[in-house]
Amino acid sequence: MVKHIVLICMLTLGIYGNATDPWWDTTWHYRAELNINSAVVNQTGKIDIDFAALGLPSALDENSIRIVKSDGTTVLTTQEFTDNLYADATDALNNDRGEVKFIIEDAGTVKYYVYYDTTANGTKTALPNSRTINGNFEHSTGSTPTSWTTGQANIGTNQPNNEVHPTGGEGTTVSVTDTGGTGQTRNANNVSHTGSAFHIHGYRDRQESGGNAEQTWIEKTFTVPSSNAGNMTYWLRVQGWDSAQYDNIRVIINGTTIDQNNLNISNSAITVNTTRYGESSGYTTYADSGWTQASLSLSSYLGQTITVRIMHQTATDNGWKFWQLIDDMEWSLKSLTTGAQETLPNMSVAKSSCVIADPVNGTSNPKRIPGATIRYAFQVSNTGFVDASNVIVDDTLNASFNTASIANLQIQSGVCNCAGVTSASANPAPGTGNGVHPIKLNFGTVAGGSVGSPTRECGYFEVDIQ
Ligand SMILES: [Ca+2]
Ligand SMILES: [Ca+2]
Ligand SMILES: [Ca+2]
Repeated sequence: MVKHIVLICMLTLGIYGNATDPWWDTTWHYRAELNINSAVVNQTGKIDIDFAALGLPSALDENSIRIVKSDGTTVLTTQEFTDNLYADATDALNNDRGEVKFIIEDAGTVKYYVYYDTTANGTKTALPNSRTINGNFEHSTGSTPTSWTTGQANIGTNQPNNEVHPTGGEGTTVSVTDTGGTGQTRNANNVSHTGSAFHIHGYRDRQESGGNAEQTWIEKTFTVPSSNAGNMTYWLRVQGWDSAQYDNIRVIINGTTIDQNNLNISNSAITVNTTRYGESSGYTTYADSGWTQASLSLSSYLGQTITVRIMHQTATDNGWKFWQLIDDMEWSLKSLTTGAQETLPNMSVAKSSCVIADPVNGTSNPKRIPGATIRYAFQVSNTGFVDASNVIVDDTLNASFNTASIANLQIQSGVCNCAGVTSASANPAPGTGNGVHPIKLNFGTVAGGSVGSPTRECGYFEVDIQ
């Protein structure tokens, strides 16, 4: 009579003893190296990453991205993933690629990791916006430009603009009427340089009022690298009816108005002089400069923490509205490269069995009858990039077996060969031995492999049917 045999088997995995750099958080399943040559602390690491191209098998969880040092512990303080940017252009959301940016914290030859995961592995919580650079305004909290500081002075009755757009309900153009000057109405372009968000300061949605020289500014404070600082850049667009002579913009660093010519703005619609820039057209004429880049060398500020204030200032006349759009500020850019996608140890186990003897037939064509000796084979596979350590297969037998007969526990490299393996005992500690139940087959470390070429080992034991 053949008995029904029920085998209960559980895998217990240890996955922390990698041969490579320690894994930061095992609830994240993927990572790739970020390699930087000749890094300087406080440079901005910037790279476009297509996670699908790296081999991510299903949809990216955009909130999962983390830049972590190779110590497996330190998450970089300031970092961001911008889904709607790629190759410095607006990119679709939820297409498994985007721009990664972070402030570099180490010098020289630096290896960080980008960790990421699929939504299929459970969604992760995004880092708070306060940890982002947000030079692109995409990580703002509503209309508040997170990671920037705004301010104003000499404001009259009407509040200026000084917030992130588009705000709720705004389209790609906004109808603006210059009630204080020309009485004209124009449709002002209301589209970012890249992505979806940008900042506006000055007077667009309300008229200047109070007869003051109103000031409205936005500031960003950062530390300039001590060498190879490169440039600080931002994109700007001036719109409105007033000329640079009356309403204008000025860049102020640590309280000192810089020579605005050093911003290297090259746009025929914009007039630049030493103290300000603004529209070239005479006042009363509506003009729109289009998006233009300002670029300032940071060589005068090496190693300094600076506050860059971009300030809108009006004349005292309350007429001829004028405002500025700002987007995509960045500084001291440093390029880097990604390594191959690495995955957590990814273990699977497959069991099989064969009859090696029975009391009637011996070893010649034995059958599964009472008293027969069954050999079980457990094939474990690691398709993950890194080693799996402390791999133990626990097996609990039911009452159909004579547990006192458990014998010949052994571990062999390679695929299972139930009928071909020789009976032997080679189950290292803390594995179990003859007559010990439940059974622990100790595989120790199973080296990393790949989906196409898994690392396989086989564990065996023999037991008699009651
Ligand atoms: Ca994208
Ligand atoms: Ca933007
Ligand atoms: Ca004005």
